[in-house]
Amino acid sequence: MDDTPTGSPGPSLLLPRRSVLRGAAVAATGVVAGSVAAACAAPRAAWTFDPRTPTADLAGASPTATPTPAPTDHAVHTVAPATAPPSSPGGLSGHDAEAKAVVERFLAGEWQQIPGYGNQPLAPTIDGDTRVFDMTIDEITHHITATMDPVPALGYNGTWPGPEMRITAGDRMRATYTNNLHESTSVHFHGQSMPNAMDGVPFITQPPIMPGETFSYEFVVGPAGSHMYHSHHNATDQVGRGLLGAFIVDPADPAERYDVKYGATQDIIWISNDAYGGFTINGRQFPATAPLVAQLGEVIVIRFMNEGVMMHPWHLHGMPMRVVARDGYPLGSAEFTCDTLGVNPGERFDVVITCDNPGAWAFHCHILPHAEGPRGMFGMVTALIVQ
Ligand SMILES: [Cu+2]
Repeated sequence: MDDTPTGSPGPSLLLPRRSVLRGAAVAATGVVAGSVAAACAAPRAAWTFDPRTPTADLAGASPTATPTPAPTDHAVHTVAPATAPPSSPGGLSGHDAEAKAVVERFLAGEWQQIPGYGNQPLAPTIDGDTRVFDMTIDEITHHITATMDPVPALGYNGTWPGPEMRITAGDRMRATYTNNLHESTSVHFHGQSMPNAMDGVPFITQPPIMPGETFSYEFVVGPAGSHMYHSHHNATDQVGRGLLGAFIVDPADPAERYDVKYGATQDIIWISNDAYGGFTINGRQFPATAPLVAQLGEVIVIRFMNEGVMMHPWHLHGMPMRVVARDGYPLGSAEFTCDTLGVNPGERFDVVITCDNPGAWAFHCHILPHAEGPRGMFGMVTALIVQ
């Protein structure tokens, strides 16, 4: 492992890194492919996809904010595009064998074989008319996959993402955070309308929560929908290292809940990030991402939340997605159906999927350097398995 200051997969070549990153990002928006062609026109001996390319470069992050990088399993991918890889006697090339092996790890349930999976529901305690969530903010060791070295990270109650908080609109809540870090922090409830003093932005609404201190955020919850809580202090670094979580606000009207309104029997949180842990879904890279498993005919809801620094177009094979809410707000007559849904940083989209096509369906970011390379799939990949 080298000292490259972050660990996100991304294309770097024997070409200037920034021009290639810019070309890939633009191409992903579907706007311009010319810059990619221009980049590819430069002389090259071979493609090299280096997953340690600093994502922080894209965010303009301070090079001084350098937690230990989290590379992918695919330390360096190299393939000469004009030359077929050598075949083994069994007929599989080295590439084929590696691609097969990583899928086998996924299907064997790697996500359950390593500790610390986040998004665990946190039940509040009751104090009069107030629901109370108690959390600590800790330095943790986080596992991205089973074979990557665990990374020093940050977590709420010890996990990345932190616990799932779920409450009903109109309820009064108090979330108490004790800072066990060696640095200051703060917490922002992203998407909520609340008293200004509870907004969690240091030096605008509150002082930072210093090491050893506890701060309580108390407000009446609303609006309903898919929201997030995360650090709003040195956030490029702290959110990038894991200080993020899901804040789900159920509508006060039970008829508007997804289980009632759409008959959904699963409510799945999908938080993406693309900083120091590489390209992750719920804090994990493929093959340690959790598969989605549904019965034939089952209706499921996925809540996409982007806590990273770049857009990710989520693509489901085999079935479409019905997009029903953006940033927690129901789309109503503007609901639409798609198979690829771009989610920008900070955005949340809720989608309903009717699992009517049996099989194991890939479900991945369609910026290809975030998902698949010469050594198979990695990063932002999982599968919807309809049984
Ligand atoms: Cu992506």
